[in-house]
Amino acid sequence: MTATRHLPCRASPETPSSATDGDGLLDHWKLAHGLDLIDPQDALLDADGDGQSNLAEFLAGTNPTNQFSVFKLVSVEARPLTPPLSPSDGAREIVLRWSSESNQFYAVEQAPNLSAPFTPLATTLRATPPVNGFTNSFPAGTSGFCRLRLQPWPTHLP
Ligand SMILES: [Ca+2]
Ligand SMILES: [Ca+2]
Repeated sequence: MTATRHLPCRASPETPSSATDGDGLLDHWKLAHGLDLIDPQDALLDADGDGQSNLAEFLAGTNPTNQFSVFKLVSVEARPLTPPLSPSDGAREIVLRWSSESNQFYAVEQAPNLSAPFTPLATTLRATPPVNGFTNSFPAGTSGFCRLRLQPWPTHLP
């Protein structure tokens, strides 16, 4: 003989207090940085004048009250490939460095021109604060564009 016991079960709803005014900024983050819990416009403000909105700073993990805490490229360096494939191959490597924050992931993408779609060079680059770096080699005569973007937390990671 077996006994079965049924326990009440229900899904937990999203916590409505996590973003009271619906501006995308979590309440605890707003409180930590002195922002108004019920002002949906403060997501668009740039109180520290670093060129990034509060929402952009929230997404990047930077501090919206510190102008030196900002997601940006720190340097872009083009140099001969070391070691060269041959003495005259002309291949180059590009080194990108950017400011990074804990618990963030980044992607580097390339395109031959600004009208073409960007394709990934590297994805899921884990933050190595305070600076991340990425190096990629390009054959001689290559031209194009690279861009750096924030990447959402990978779903395969806890
Ligand atoms: Ca800012
Ligand atoms: Ca800032």
